[in-house]
Amino acid sequence: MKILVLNGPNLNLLGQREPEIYGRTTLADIEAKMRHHAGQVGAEMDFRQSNDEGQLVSWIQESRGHFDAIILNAAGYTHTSVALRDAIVASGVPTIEVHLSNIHAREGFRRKSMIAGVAKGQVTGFGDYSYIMALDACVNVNASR
Ligand code: CA2
Repeated sequence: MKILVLNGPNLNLLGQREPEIYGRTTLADIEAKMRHHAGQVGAEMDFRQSNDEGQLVSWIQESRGHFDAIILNAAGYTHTSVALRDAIVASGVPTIEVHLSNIHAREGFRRKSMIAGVAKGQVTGFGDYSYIMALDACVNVNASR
């Protein structure tokens, strides 16, 4: 199966700022761990990051017919983006929402996700392990399609 991993704004700064919230792991570290795990479960993976909402929308649109699942950490756009939500629905590609921190245990505005209602499910609060759990969830969702 082919999985598209999308990372939203500021996640390129991971490991450099706010280590008390997001840890010291960089996005490149997360990619490497995911690639290792993807190899173990026999999945192919494309891993991308953008600070641009429109770019993320385009990648989700283009995923149709090319990827079996999307893992999406929309970062700050999680809480605001109707456009990303609409793109997920339009693509028809099963999408798993992922977060490093537990968005339900932080500021009130982070408890609301525009993505959650159109995602297969949400993994939140396990640091970089959230991404590994999401990868396993993709394999499971794909197997039961
Ligand atoms: O916990 C997550 O994965 C988040 O998606 C991270 C977003 C935040 O807006 C969401 O509410 C939860 C923030 C990503 C920005 O990451 C930074 C990393 C280092 C320094 C500054 C920001």
